Amino acid sequence: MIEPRDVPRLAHRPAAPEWGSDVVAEMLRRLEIPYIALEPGASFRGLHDSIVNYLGNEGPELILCNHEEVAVAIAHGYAKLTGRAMAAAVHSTVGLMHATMTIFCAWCDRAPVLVLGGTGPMDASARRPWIDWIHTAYAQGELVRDFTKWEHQPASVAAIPEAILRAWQVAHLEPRGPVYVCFDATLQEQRLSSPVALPDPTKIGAPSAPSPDPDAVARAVALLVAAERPALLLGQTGGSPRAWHELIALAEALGAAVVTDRSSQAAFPTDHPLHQGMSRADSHDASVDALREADAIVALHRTDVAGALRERGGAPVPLVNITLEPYAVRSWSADYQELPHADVTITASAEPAIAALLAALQPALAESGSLRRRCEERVRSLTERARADRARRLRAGEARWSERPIHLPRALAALRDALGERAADSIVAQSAHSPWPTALWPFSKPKSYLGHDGGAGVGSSTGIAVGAALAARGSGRPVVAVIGDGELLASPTALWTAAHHGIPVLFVIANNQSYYNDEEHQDRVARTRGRPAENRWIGQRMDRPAIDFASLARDLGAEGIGPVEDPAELAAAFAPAVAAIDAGGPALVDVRVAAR
Ligand SMILES: Cc1ncc(C[n+]2csc(CCOP(=O)(O)OP(=O)(O)O)c2C)c(N)n1
Ligand SMILES: [Mg+2]
Repeated sequence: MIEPRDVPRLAHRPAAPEWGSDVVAEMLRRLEIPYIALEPGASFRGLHDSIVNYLGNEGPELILCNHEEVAVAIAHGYAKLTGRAMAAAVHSTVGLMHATMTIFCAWCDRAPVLVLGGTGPMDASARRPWIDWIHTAYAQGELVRDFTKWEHQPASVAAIPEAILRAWQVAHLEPRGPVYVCFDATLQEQRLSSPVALPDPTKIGAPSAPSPDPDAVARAVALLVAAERPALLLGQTGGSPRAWHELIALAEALGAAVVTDRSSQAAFPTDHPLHQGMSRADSHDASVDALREADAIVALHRTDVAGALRERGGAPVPLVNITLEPYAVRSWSADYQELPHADVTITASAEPAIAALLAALQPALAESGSLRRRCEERVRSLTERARADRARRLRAGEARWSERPIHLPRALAALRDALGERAADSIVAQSAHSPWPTALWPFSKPKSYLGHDGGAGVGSSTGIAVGAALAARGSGRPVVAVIGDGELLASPTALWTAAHHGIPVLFVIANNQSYYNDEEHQDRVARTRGRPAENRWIGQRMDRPAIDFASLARDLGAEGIGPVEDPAELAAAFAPAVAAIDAGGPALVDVRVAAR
């Protein structure tokens, strides 16, 4: 682990902002933003000085990144764990362009991120030749307007506090999302001639969560009470301990089958007897059957409900859709997904909706003995099916236990053993193409799984994992990230940021030496066209030369181990990786895995 360099204490800290950018820094502190991830740039040199020499580089502290895509992804990962925005600063036109993909991912994931930028000077007579001209844009935020909740450039120092507060408020208002605030270099570097009024942020918090319409809740409960086989289709429920426990109570009271979603955060314990599987995780788990059999479904903040029902097939099923997605509809990208047809649509936050459903269900259960018996019977049969399904999946995994290249679940079992009891507390981040064997490593606590990046953009997941680990640092919860080889290569420098700032995070590289997802596409296209599918590797595979991920990790200051090709070597590979995160830094274990 690298010893951090001491930041010299400020000899004297100004009592109040003296420069325009001090006002920005002061507002970030008042909003209790702990970190600001950035790749440096002259367009916010004023802000940089204010963070370092006005605030003393704490509250917020600078987190140095080597790519803006990583800076924003770190803020995204931080938001996934905490529900709160941290800041990312991206330099002028160019840094914003670098950041666009991960801003888009945070947008699709409905994650709050405060992106700050610089531009200008807007006054052309104040510009340095050449560089200030190419790094000035008119309405710079237009670049990300279609996938931020708000973008703005205040036109005076006095207007800065309100711009930051509004951005903060909008980012945290559900459906949440990234915001972009851009500061003219001239404003940042303006010496203040009189004090600037600094509002009290506690007076401008996020408005209260949207509550469900009681009438709609009553109709939903009527539908559930009448059903023979109700199911809960869970998505981004927020993962607060309260939502977690009330969802368990709701499912148990109803005797409902529960299906979670691999792209969303942990919403329900995967080892609960009513949990039937994670959709999109493993098409062979019991989730498919549970949805097919259901005669009433409650979708709760599920991304792409219509798509899930389309995959289910069969006759249309009565649907209660609890969602805030209609409020997130924008025109540029179709991330709003297919419009679901629902019998009852409830536009409400997850937590109050769960509480309202539970409360409205109690009287119906208290009144009807036959309903209670039906629910208990369902609990019994679902429990039995989940148990059998888990046993089957464990057996299927064990059949591949000694395979070379390694079966990924085999590697994860070895990691679980290396973590010991702490595996149950771990936080798992993942890029999209590696399945997770919940049968042998369940997600049994809130935030035990962080879901995907939202936008399915290769290059986001490494930074997201580092951001989650930054948020989890000191909590005792280990952060584990399972990342594709292609994924890691798009943003490896997140490892250096983790090493530099002492952020413990353990990366498992699911190294199939390929952009394998796309090999599968080429395979299908070739077969459809009657052409040679064996050519599918061309322009996809990364084996000649083989990439040395352990060496790459070491070069970036992380512990690097591997390649591990023999399952018998996994235990010896993970032991030093766990020791490295325990010592407070990042580690990477390169595991040569079977393509799928
Ligand atoms: C920015 C971006 N470029 C390209 C893609 C297309 N794409 C989707 S998955 C994938 C392969 C990723 O490779 P890897 O992380 O190694 O996962 P694997 O499929 O091999 O398990 C690619 C290239 C994408 N989603 N995003
Ligand atoms: Mg790969």
